[in-house]
Amino acid sequence: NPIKPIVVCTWNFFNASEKAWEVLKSGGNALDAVEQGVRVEEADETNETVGKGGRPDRDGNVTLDACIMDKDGNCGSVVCMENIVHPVSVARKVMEETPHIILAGKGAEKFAYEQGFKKEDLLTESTRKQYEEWLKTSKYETTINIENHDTIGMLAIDDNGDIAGACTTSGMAYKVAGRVGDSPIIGAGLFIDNEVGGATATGVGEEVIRTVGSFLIVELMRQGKSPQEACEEGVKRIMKKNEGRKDFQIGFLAINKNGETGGYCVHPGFTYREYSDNGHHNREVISFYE
Ligand code: SD4
Repeated sequence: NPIKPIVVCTWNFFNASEKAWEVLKSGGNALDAVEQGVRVEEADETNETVGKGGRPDRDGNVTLDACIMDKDGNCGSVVCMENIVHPVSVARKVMEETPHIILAGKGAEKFAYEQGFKKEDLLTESTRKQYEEWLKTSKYETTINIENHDTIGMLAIDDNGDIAGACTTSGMAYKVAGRVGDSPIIGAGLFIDNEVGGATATGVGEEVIRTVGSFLIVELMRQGKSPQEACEEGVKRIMKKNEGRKDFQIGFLAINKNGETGGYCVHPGFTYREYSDNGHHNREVISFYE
């Protein structure tokens, strides 16, 4: 098989990509690799955009979104789920144990308990304090800034040359209660087509949903574009609908069946991590605005 294992993930998540790489190197499949990889960030309380320690919504509740997709196009997703540290694993259970794809809110949480997941308070001392501070002004900004951009989307190719992906987030900080972003929406925050490649997104989810961003990128690769070209076209589609608007960030990341990778973003600053036999790299990507 000429295709070599590789994993990529949004942002500079060293530990998550290392974990996924360990799974791939020990002969594990891409699905296990991405699940195990993103779980590292879900458990990391210092990542305040994913899992435990994620920032709450405007009412002070931490609600998580996650999805996972495999080589056969099977997928699972949970949206707006509270009190569970590992939504990606619940999403995988939805995929494997139910005839459904998306479970929401209380239903997702109940399903998680039935599957043996433990109830846990997701708010930490740090996010509680920040929330109390935010309450003083209650200013709602969708702007993705330095403190609000750590969603992890991960794509992997295993020894068999099969591709899988996962995406997990606590969403936009101080969002309206009930808000769901792109991250758990198949085709928006994540899409895998094992014949072609995979894509994932980070940034202001509303804009990614409007263009069905990850699906768009995979289709562009199917039509012959490289991962880099496809990500650039994806961002340009979004910018066309937002002419002149500069107050938001989007980062796309893609991989094709040959293990080539690429990324593109609206503003400088988006990076992705890549781990393969060629080593461990933090890749800076070029941006729409300089
Ligand atoms: C969302 N795309 O909920 C996510 C937010 C994000 O890094 O990517 N933050 O819209």
